[in-house]
Amino acid sequence: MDYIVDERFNQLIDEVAEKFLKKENGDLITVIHHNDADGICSASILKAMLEGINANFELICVEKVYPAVIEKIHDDREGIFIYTDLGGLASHIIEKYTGDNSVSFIIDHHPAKMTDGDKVYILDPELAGVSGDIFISASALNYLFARRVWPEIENYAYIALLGAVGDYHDRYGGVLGFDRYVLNEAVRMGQVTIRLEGVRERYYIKKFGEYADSVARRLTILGAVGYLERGYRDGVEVCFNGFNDRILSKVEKLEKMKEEKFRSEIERLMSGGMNETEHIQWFSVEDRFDPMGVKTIGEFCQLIKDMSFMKPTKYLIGFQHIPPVIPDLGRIDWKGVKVSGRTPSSLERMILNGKMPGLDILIPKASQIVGGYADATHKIAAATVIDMGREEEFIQAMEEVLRDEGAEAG
Ligand SMILES: [Mn+2]
Repeated sequence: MDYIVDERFNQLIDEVAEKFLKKENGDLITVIHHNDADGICSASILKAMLEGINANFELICVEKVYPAVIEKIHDDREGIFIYTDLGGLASHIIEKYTGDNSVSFIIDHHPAKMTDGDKVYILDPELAGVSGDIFISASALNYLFARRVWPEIENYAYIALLGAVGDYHDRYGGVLGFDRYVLNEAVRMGQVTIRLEGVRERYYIKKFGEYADSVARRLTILGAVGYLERGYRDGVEVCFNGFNDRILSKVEKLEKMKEEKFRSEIERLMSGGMNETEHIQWFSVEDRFDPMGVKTIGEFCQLIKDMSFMKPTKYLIGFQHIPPVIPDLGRIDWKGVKVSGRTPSSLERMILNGKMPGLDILIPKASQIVGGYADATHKIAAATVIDMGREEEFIQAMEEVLRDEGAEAG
């Protein structure tokens, strides 16, 4: 694989795997993973590896890492912690709560902040100059890590590919870079065949008798829409055993529920539920999206941003209450709200032409003003987490930032 592998990145994987093998001594290993297809596939790769080396481990699925969650995780446990498909930007908080008898690994492909000290080890392609958004999913990264720890992980290469497709890393016609290395592994092992549809590749997974994109889509429904019902556990089971009737009907039920909740929220917004300021249109679904996870507010904003009742040149902000109970952890002593930002197409053009500031500037700055924790931020889509009750303050903070940036009148 030398011809595609950046040497610096390859070395980083070796180093972190070595550290892990040195620290592994039978203590409890806690895996904290994200709830979308890539996060579920990452957990599955680590599960296979940890069972392979007879480790004692536990899986915890979280949607967002913020201080109260990290504190809760570490308060009740010691040993080795592996944060995956999340955590990169929270490395300092993870370091703060990792006890003296513990060590944390962060295996993430989102941008990360480096830490010093020897309590936290970060495996992240972004720190080695490789884009985690294009060339490697968290599941592919876990696969490369697991290969150093337990070579038989090659029997599960198709799971790593599923995660990459779940994160839409095939969006340029096929997966690239390290994801492609994983694809080649899965093909070599006879798990996957590549089929061409026009100019687009699709990956047929023999075990499922289906394409990777259909499988990954259902994994995300299980994990994100079925979050509070622990659908991600079914997702992990699916990675190893395929779909059964019970899980398929659960996916169907979840999809229906989502459609119904989305439809009634659209009706509410059309009959006056949308608030407006000079440049922003915003709303809160409060807890009406339960038991769906907070990823759904982003999906909902994406769905409605260009609908006829929307103002085409105003930023769209949606709020969703973060459930006070994390299924695998119990009650969290903090009330938070997930914030999703999207931009209607007309505003999007103004942003891309430099006439209006992007959400990558507005959301982190406004978050900072109200003491929130911005994570994934792009020009036309961004998310953050703030204290419950500070929603209006957040909107005002965004308007303030817009004034400072010299925005035109909406
Ligand atoms: Mn991911």
